[in-house]
Parts: sequence; structure tokens; C-alpha cells
Amino acid sequence: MPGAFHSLRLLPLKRRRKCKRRRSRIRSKFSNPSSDRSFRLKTSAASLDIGRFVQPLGNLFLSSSPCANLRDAGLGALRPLPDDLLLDVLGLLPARDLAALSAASKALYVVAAHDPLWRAHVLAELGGAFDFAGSWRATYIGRRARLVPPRALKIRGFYSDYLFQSWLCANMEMRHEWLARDNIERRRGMSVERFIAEMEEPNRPVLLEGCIDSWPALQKWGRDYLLEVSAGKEFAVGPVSMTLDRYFRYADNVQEERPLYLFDAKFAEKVPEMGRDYEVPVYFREDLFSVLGEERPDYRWVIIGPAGSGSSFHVDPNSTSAWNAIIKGAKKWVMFPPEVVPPGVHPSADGAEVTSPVSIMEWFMNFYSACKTWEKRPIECVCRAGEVVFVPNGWWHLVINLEESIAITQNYVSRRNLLNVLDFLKKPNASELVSGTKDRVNLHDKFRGAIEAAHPGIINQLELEAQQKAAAKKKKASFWESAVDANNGGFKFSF
Ligand SMILES: O=C(O)CCC(=O)C(=O)O
Ligand SMILES: [Fe+2]
Repeated sequence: MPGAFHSLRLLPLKRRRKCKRRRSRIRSKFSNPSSDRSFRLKTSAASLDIGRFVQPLGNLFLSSSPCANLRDAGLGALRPLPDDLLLDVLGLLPARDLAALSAASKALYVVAAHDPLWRAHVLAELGGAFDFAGSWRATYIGRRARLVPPRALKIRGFYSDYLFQSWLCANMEMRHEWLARDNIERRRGMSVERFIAEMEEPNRPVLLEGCIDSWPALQKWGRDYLLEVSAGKEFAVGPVSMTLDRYFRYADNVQEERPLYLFDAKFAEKVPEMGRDYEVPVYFREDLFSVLGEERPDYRWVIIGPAGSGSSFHVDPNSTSAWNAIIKGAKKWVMFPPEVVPPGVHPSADGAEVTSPVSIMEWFMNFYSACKTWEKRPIECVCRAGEVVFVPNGWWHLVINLEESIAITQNYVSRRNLLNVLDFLKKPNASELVSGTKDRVNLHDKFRGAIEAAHPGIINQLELEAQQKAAAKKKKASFWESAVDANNGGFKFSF
């Protein structure tokens, strides 16, 4: 959803493609939040939150005592605007005017309390130097004493799917059925040769157990240790930078639909102890981007986030593959192969932009069940501390943290995906697609040149092998076509 209060978009830094968010229509059945049993609210659900008093629009028609929607009476000339557009308009207002507007009517009070509006003001004015006060509105108002808010009101009779869904996504628990399916291949003690032949070559995800047991990070990386080694250092959190202590204070109190996510590509340079506490698992040691030295695109990140934070559907940058190792916590993964676009996700034809639901919870609520009947169902798992997920290049994936999690991820190019990466970097719209570097347009030529210098002949060799493989595949296919002879129903194989 384009708009002013989304202008500080909070994309994890790993993926830089433009991302539009669109709120989908409610597809699940809901009634009064306090009586419905079809979803469970988090025990910490904010009881004074204004969103709690908003009901889905359908309830207006089902209500036994039909009444008017408070929204219509109190919005004046703004009434015809759909909720998403109305919020975009309010997102253009300075904070002072937003506060003043909320005193104009009960309806405007509800709409102007939509917390993402205030998040944009806090982040724009304070960057990462805020002390989270339980909501963004309270955080902003706490810092601006002269901005006296109207006192907290309990408001009934406001019906809006958009606001209800936003509140619900921030406050509901993951459902059991969203977590139950676990169909990823799990391997322990796999040799590197088998990993290459069975996983990397065919481009299939796998969950690797036991391959980071020797990492000091697994024992050491709790909050206390990280706070100590990173004292005074700031990390990238969405569009701002924050110290870890501030981020943890936020994470302890947050109840929002898309929590801020710490996703920092320079952690090992900023805090060398963190760089020393892990090593690349044995399967991923070939790292061809390293030929670029300092000019390589961003490739490693520390990721920290509270329950409910995560990464919405995306494909990893520059056609690289990745590994993601969990040090603390647990993450739910949903992955679709490159040729299957996940339901609810709409990439543009040139691949430069992706439109997807506003939040991960919204995707689960409105789209997860759509794949139940699909022939190609996603690969899913819950990955826990000490486990590593291999994300093959081109796979769509979504990740949600089920508890506070700390992870390290690296993207890499091995000879299995070198040609893919070179093709990707050469695309005509490379300036929009390539990410993790300033010099997007020239990355292809620089990388190709550096590879030729460091590994003479490797590109030709891989191209030759690829041609041979394609020819063998074609030969096999044409043998089957002639054997089956579909046109005249002739010869058929039987076994
Ligand atoms: O841990 C996460 O949020 C997932 C990050 C991600 O998408 C990745 O490692 O490729
Ligand atoms: Fe990713």
C-alpha cells in the first residue's frame, strides 16, 4: 500500500526490492473479539488499545440490535474514503495536526489512534533514540509534553475491516494448524559431497542438524553477553539505528502487526567478538563473491527479533543461495520453489516490485489455507536453536519468529549457482534488481572479471557442463515423446 505513513518502509536490509503492502479482504469469519473462539489472543494483548473496540464490518449487519456505524457519523467529508486511503491521508499530517484531529469526533479519535501513524512520526523525529512506552502513540506523546492527547475513551460501534484486521494481526496467537506441517528434509552428519549432490545441485531446501554445535555463539549469545560486547554500538533496525538495550526494551513491550526487526550486515565489523563466535558451516565454504574483496555486496547479517517479527515473502538477493542458523529461539518457515508464486503475493513482470499482504500474520490468516489444495505445496518447518536452514536460490520464503530469536544468515555464491548469479546481475534492469552494493550496474562486469582472474576458465567450464546437461535432458525427453507417441496413441511402455 503506497502512502505517506509507509514511506519509512521497514524492509529487512537483505532484500531491497520495492515492496508494496496491500490489505486483503477478511476471508476468515470473525465476530466479537472477546467472544470468538476461532482465534486466540496473546495473553499480553493490549487491553486499553483502541483497536480492541473496533469490530469487523460484517458484525454491523449481523448485529441483533442494528445501529449506525460510528465511522460514518464522525468522519465528515472524509467519510467516502476507504480506510486504507483515509489512513494514507492522515499519514500526511504533522503529528500536531493528527492529535488535534483526534479530538474532533469519536470516529476520528479511533482512526487517528492507528498506531503505525505514530510509529512513522517517532522514527522520523527520533530515529532509533526512542524509549518505547507500550505504543507508538504513547511514545510520541511522552516526548512531546505540549501535545496533550484527548483522554482515553472507550468507544463502541466502530466497524472497520481494515482497522480490525490490523489490531487482530498484532494481538492474535499463531494457530496450531499453521505450525503443524513439517515436511522439510532433515539431515544430520551429511557429507559435503552428498549435500552438493542431493540438495545444492537440485536446488532443494534442507534443515541441517548438528552442524553448528561447535559455535561459541550457541552457548554465549544471550542478552547479557550481547549487551556487554556491543555496548555503545548501534545496529540497523528497519530504517533506523539502535543500541541493543533500546531495542530489547522495545521488543519486551511491543504488540504490533509488523514489529521492527534488527537486521544488521556490519555486525562483525562493529563487534569483532560476534564475528569470532561463529564460523561458516562446512557445506557453505565456497564463497565466490569473496573475489571482490571490499567491493562484495552485503552477505552476512545478524537477525534479532521478538515473537511475531520476521520476514514476509521474498526471494533472496542477486539470485544467491543462503543459510540461516538459529542461535536462540524458534522460527516457522514456509518456502515455495521458484516456479510457484505464493498465494497473495504478486511480483511485477520485471521482478522489481512485489505486492504482498501487509503482514505475515495477515498472510497466514487469509492465504495459508489456500495452498492446502495445491499440487505443489510449500516446504515448511519450525527451525530451532542449533539448526540451520538451507535456502536454495530463487525460492520464495516467509519466516516468523515464534519466540524471541537470534540468528545469523549468510548469502553465498558457489559454482552451483555462479551462472545464475551472473545472469541475474546482467539483467537490463540491474539498477533496480541488484542489491547490497552501491555500484549495482557494474557489479556484473566487476564480478565476472574478478572470477576470471581468480579462477581462470571456470565460467567456460560451467557453461559447457550446463550445455551438456541441457542436451542430455532434451535427449531423454525426446526419447520419451517418441516412445509414448501421444498423437496416434501408438506404442506405450508398461513396467
Ligand atoms: O530469519 C529471518 O527472518 C529470515 C531471513 C531470511 O529471509 C533469510 O535468511 O534469507
Ligand atoms: Fe531471505
